[in-house]
Amino acid sequence: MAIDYSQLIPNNVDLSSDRRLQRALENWQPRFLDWWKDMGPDGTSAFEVYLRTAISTDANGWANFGHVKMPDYRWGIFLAERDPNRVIAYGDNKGKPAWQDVPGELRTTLRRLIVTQGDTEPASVEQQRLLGRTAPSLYDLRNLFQINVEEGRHLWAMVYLLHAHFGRDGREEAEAMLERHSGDPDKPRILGAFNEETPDWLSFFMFTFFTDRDGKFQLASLAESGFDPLSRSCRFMLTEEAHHMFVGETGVSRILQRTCELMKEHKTDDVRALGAIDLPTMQKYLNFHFSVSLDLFGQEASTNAANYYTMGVKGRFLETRIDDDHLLTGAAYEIETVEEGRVVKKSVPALQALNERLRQDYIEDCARGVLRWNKMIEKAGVAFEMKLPHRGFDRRIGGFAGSRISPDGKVLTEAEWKANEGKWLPTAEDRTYVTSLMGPAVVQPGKFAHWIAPPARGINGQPAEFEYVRFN
Ligand code: BYC
Repeated sequence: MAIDYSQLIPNNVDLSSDRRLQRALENWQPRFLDWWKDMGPDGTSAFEVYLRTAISTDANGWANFGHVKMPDYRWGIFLAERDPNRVIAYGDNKGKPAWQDVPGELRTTLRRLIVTQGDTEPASVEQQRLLGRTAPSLYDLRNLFQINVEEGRHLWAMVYLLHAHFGRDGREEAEAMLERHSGDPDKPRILGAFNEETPDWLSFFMFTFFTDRDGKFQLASLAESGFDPLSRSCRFMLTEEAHHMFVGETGVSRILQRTCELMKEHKTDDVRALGAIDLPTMQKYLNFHFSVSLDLFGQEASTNAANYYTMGVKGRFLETRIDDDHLLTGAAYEIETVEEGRVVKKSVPALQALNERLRQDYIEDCARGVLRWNKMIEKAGVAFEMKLPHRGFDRRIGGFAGSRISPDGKVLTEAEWKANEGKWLPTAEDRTYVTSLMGPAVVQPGKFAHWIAPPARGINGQPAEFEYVRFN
C-alpha cells in the first residue's frame, strides 16, 4: 500500500477524506515538531543524515535510503494492510470479525494500553537526547538518529489512533504525551525503564538490546488485538523495531570484540588501563538493563492481563501459531515466586499469568542474543561467559519486588545483598569510568572510538567509511 507523501502529514489511511481528523492532527503536528526541537536529538537541526524512510507498507521494498535534513524527516501515519477477513483469535470474542471501531465497553481499557505504549516512544527519544555528542562513529550516530526518528513515528502511530478513535479524551491524551518527560519529577513517563538515564553508548546499546526487545514483545501482543487499527499499526511498527534491536546486539558485540582483542593482544584482563570496557563491567550493565526491562511486563499474576485477553484486546506472542483452545479458561501456568525465604514454583490460572508468559518468551529471545555474544567471545579465544541474571534479580514490579535475589536466583538477606551489590550492578565508579570513555563525537568517516570495533558491514550496502552524517 503506497504512502501519500503529497500531504502535509504523509499517510496511507486516506486522511484527506476525513477533514476533521486531518485538521486535528495538523494542529498536533507543530506541537510535535516543537517537542522534537526541544527534547529530541540535541543540536541536530542542520545535520543531513542517511536515513531510511518508509515508502510503502508492503513486506517487500518499503524503505528508501537517502540523506535527509533531520527536522525535515516526514513523520506520518502508516498502517499495515487490512485483511478484510481477519477475525479475533482468542478470548470471549474468538471467531468474531475484528473491530474497525472501538467497542464502547473497551474504550477505557484500549485507551490506557495505547497511551502506555505511546508514552514510551517519545520517552526513549528524550533519554537519548545528548548521545550524539559522544558518538563513537558516524555509522553509530546515523543509527542513533534512525532510531530516534522512528520512535517519533511510533508516537505518531499511537497519536493517530487516539485522535481517530477516542474523540476529545484521545486528543487530550495526545497532548499529555508531549507534556510528560523522561525523568521529570513532576510529570514523569509512565513506565519505570523510561525514566532511567541513557548517559553513555554502552547504556544505549544495552537499552536497544533489552528495552526495545520489550517493545517487540508488547507490540507483537498488541498486533493480536481485536481492535484492527491497533493491530495494523503495531504490525508496521514491528518492521521498524527489528533494526533497533540489531543496533543493540551488534553494538554490544562490537564492544565485546574490542575488549577481547585487547585482552588477547596485551595478555591482560585489565583493559581499563588500555581504555576499553572490561567484561565484568559489561556484565553489570547487562544485569541492570535486563532487570529494568523485565519490570516492563507487569505483575506475574495479573487480572488486568486476564481481562485484556478475555476481552480480545491484547493477545499472546504469535497467538495464532499457538496450538490450544485460545480461551485458557481451565488452563494453569507455573510462575516463580518467593515463599519462606526461597524461590518456589507455583501454579496459577493461565489467564492470570499472561504477563509472565510473555516475559518468558522475552527471556528466551534475550538468551539467544546472549548466546551469540558468547560465541563471539569464545571465537576470540577468551574464557568468559555473559549470563542473564535470574528473573527475580533487582526487580521493582511483581512478586520479586521487595525481595533480594542474587543473579543465580538465591534469596538473600539485606546484608548479603549490600555486600555484593557492587559486584552485580554498575557502581558509581563503573559509570564514571564508562562515561570517561565517551569523548567528543568521532566524526571522520571510517574512524571509530578506541573502545569499540567497526561493524562487520555498513548500512544498506554502504562501506564503513561512508559519510552517514553530513554536518554542513
Ligand atoms: N511501571 O496488572 P499489572 C517500547 C502497574 S516498550 C509502572 O501487571 P498490566 C519501546 C500497572 O499499570 C513496550 N507501573 O499491569 C522500547 C497496574 O496499575 P493499576 C511498551 C506498572 O496492565 C524502547 C499495576 O501496576 N508497551 O515500545 O497487566 C524504546 C498492576 O500491574 C508497571 C507496553 O507496555 C511498570 N513497569 O501490565 C521505545 C504495552 N507494570 O491498574 C519504545 C502496553 C505494571 O493497578 N502496556 N504497572 O493502576 C501494557 O500492556 C501493560 O500496561 C503493562 C502492565 C504490560 C505495561
